[in-house]
Amino acid sequence: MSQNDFFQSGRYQSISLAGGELLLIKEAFSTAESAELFNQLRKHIPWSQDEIYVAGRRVLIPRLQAWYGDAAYRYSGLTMKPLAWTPLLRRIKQAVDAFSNCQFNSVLLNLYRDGNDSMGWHSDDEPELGCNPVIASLSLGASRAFSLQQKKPGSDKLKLQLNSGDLLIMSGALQHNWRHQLPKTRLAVGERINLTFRSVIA
Ligand SMILES: O=C(O)CCC(=O)C(=O)O
Ligand SMILES: [Mn+2]
Repeated sequence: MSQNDFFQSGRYQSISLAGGELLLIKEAFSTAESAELFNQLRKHIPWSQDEIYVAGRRVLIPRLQAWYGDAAYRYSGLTMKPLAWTPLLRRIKQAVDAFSNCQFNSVLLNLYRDGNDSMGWHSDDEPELGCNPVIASLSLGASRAFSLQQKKPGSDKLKLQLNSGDLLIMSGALQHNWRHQLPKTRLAVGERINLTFRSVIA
């Protein structure tokens, strides 16, 4: 963290990285509201474990997912057809839009069942997300570590703890210059739901 300009005011933590912007809003959603949202989403989202192609082989991804919004989304050879917005997801989107000063049109939901579920190093840099996308990521349920790593050699690293109700907003050139992951953990952790709101250009 030493090279980063870190500004903290109450629940708003603005982290200015070399070539990217991060804003962490702690408890953007209250503990009670987050627990209610977690329960509703856990129960009503049609979670599925998708397959992707890695070096030509089909691999089950280590988490469950669902994709909602106005446009299809492609990554690692997988095309996710969008489900139609539900009243609950619209309500969450409105709050996230207001925090982010954006009008998102899509959301990827991830369900990490335990510490074995994870998301590997990647950048959210698909062309349909535009040049410098704003991505707003809401965490619900179990706390998990989230890591960022600068792409250039001799790179800077950063680890954040994401708790239930926290909203992490990635913007600027972050997706060009940094990658991020949700690593596996040996700790006994419960289920976590993550919603990453995006604007997909049709
Ligand atoms: O679960 C997380 O916090 C990260 C999710 C993520 O990076 C993604 O959906 O692209
Ligand atoms: Mn991501």
